[in-house]
Amino acid sequence: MGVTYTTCPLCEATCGLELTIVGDRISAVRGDRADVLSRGFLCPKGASLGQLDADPDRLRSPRVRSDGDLVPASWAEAFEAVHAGLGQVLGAHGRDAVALYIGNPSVHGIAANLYLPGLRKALGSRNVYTASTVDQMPKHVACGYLYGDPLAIAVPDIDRTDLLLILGADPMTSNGSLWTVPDLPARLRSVISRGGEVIVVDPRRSRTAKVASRYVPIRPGGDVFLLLGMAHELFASGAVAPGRLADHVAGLDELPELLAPFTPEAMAPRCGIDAAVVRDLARRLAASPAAAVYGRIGTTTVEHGTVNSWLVDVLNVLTGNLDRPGGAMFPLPAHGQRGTGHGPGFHIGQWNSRVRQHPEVLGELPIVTLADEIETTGPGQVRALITIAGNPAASAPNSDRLGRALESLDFMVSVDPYINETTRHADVILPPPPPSRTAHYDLAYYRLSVRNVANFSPAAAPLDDGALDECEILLRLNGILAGTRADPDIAAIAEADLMRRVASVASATGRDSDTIRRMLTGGSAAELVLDLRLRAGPYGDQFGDVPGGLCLATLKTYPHGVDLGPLTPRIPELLRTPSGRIDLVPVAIAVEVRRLAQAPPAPADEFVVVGRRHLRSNNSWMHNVPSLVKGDRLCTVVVNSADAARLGLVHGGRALVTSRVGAVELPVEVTDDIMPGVVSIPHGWGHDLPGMRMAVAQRHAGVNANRLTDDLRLDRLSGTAVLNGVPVELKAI
Ligand SMILES: Nc1nc2c(c(=O)[nH]1)N[C@H]1C(S)=C(S)[C@@H](COP(=O)(O)OP(=O)(O)OC[C@H]3O[C@@H](n4cnc5c(=O)[nH]c(N)nc54)[C@H](O)[C@@H]3O)O[C@H]1N2
Ligand SMILES: Nc1nc2c(c(=O)[nH]1)N[C@H]1C(S)=C(S)[C@@H](COP(=O)(O)OP(=O)(O)OC[C@H]3O[C@@H](n4cnc5c(=O)[nH]c(N)nc54)[C@H](O)[C@@H]3O)O[C@H]1N2
Ligand code: SF4
Ligand SMILES: [Mo]
Repeated sequence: MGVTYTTCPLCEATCGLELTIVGDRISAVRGDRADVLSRGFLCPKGASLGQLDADPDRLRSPRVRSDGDLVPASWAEAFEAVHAGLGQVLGAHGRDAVALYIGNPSVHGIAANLYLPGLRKALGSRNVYTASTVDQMPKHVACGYLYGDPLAIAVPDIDRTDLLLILGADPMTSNGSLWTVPDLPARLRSVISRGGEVIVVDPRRSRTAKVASRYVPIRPGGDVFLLLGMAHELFASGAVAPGRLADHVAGLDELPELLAPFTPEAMAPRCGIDAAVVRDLARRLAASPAAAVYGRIGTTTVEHGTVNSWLVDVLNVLTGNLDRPGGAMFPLPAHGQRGTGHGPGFHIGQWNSRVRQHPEVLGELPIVTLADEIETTGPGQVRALITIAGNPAASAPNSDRLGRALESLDFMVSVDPYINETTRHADVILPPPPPSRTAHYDLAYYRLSVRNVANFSPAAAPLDDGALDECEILLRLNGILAGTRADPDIAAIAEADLMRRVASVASATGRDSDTIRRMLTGGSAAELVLDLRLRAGPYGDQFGDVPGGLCLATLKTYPHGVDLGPLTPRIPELLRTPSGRIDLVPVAIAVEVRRLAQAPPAPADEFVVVGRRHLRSNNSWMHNVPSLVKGDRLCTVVVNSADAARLGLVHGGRALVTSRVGAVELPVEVTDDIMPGVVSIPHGWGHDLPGMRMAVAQRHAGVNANRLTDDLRLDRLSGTAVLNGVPVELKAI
């Protein structure tokens, strides 16, 4: 028995966990009180890591389809089958005939963060899709245009703020998103107890709305009008005060004209919020010593997601709150790099999707159009699919259609631990090891953290006999895609990858590649890359030039992580626009805003559906953990009590919910915590599909909300699906 520390890989909060290991199993999980960021916080998902890790339905060896069934196979047999299956499609139909879908957990692991870029390159297909286009892509596009860097995302400096305006997010439940903020409940309460304000804008009185100082209900999709009205008010009341940013902003003088049509009076009926409230919100923001506006899923997976994401930052700029303590700030992770203050800027549309002509964004196409690309015959038709840590058959809009499309593929391979809604269609499944067998350093979320921190956790237990680390799985796939062998030399591929990275550091620092390479230490190829990034990073030892600076070996001696301090201002250094300024009014966004001024008000649909999350759930894949699904049923439709009375819906009864694309039947929860005309259904359920092997989840199946969401609706600027505000009809059964 022993105690070890790790970083929870399950959500963006990156909590430190104290694991008790008995034999090779996690027997207990506690929040690590000494963790520099999470200070002992733990949620029900983290607490269930042991059950998740030892889940009997988790695949421990590959599966290969034989006579229709997915049967256990050796790694050699599985990679042979991948080589043959992909080789056939690539040889006969070319690169674009193989599509790649990358899902959410990929962002939480070292393997995909380090080795997916190479794999994407080796594949060379235009048909790359990720969960970003059912999630945060609008934020990347807005920040790409504003700062020249789609990854430059500012996070609310919650520990020092006086006012937090939260739109379309429920961080008390999600534990924060595009915002690494473990122990959010305590941090949020502390804003209020030190005299600050937390205002939540949401169609539903969420858990966050309930602890906030003020709750403002909004019609789904209405945020763009609220935010435009607020920006208008800042100019109208002479409250625009960008402060230090004035020297670093281009386009400020264009805004009054662009915003002119969007008076609070004109916006009120469009967002369902009184003009006086719109004004008041703007004025409070301007008057507060330090404030931050933050928007998440309810502002991104909607029709004007990119304009929303832009407006969130515009308000932060206009009130001088961007890049100042207590406002919205840019983290600087230990593995990151300071910028030079300018760059080539951000561009989309290097290619378009074949069927619907959607522009490429960040090297990918909108997931809403994957089914079109599979179903539509002709040159470039998608005939094979690789999924990595993704469950698009559950997570993407019009899921019934996508499921049928997956079934029609010539070949499909999935890197995934489960046989679920998506992988049941695969010909080969390559399972990664469970969290206890995986080392962790959070390459993605330290970029979004409320303090700069670094933490490396070695695997809590060695790999089981016959298991492959996910890095090795991805390197092997990379080799198969790049060359001709089923068993490529992955050590050589990893070394070549490392040397490319070394060369780029060498040329940036005027050092010699071989000298740098000789100095690197680490127990695996991935660790060598980490060592390189940490040493060359902003807190690094610069290969000996900065005594006491970070390197992987030092970091390993701090099992609770290293605190690198509060966030500090980064503008202008982080800007990568050609002008070296924040491009406050990017052309593409201005065009969209002008269109909004012309657009007629949206039809008043009788009902629209929005999503919600639950503390005991994580997207589509954790419902096989018994402790998370016991208790109240989570997959229900939440209906306002007046609507329920009118339609004859009763609490605990059932409703039929129908949209343009499909229908679901599910239990009703009646409440006054949601606006009239809005119903809420969580996503990630609907586990009753043939061929799945997730016994617990199948017993708690629920229904899939994406049988209702519409693959024809998207935010045009980013290609992101509209998952919130989808028109539906409602009937008692
Ligand atoms: N209607 C509606 N739909 C939504 C949303 C919504 O709010 N409403 N939210 C959207 C959002 S924000 C997201 S991020 C997407 C998520 O969409 P996806 O990423 O497609 O789906 P997940 O449910 O996260 O499924 C993750 C998959 O990864 C596998 N997995 C788990 N751990 C690992 C690992 O360590 N390695 C590998 N290789 N695989 C692993 C799981 O078994 C599962 O198959 O869903 C989106 N869909
Ligand atoms: N427990 C748990 N935590 C999670 C996840 C999970 O499934 N479970 N998923 C993780 C993932 S992948 C992500 S992306 C994050 C998401 O993190 P959040 O965005 O914080 O999560 P949600 O709970 O979906 O909150 C979205 C809120 O937007 C509201 N909303 C819907 N439409 C609108 C609208 O038009 N306007 C406004 N203003 N509000 C609207 C909804 O009612 C809901 O309260 O959570 C992550 N954390
Ligand atoms: S909040 Fe997120 S990171 Fe923290 S324990 Fe829960 S799932 Fe893990
Ligand atoms: Mo997400």
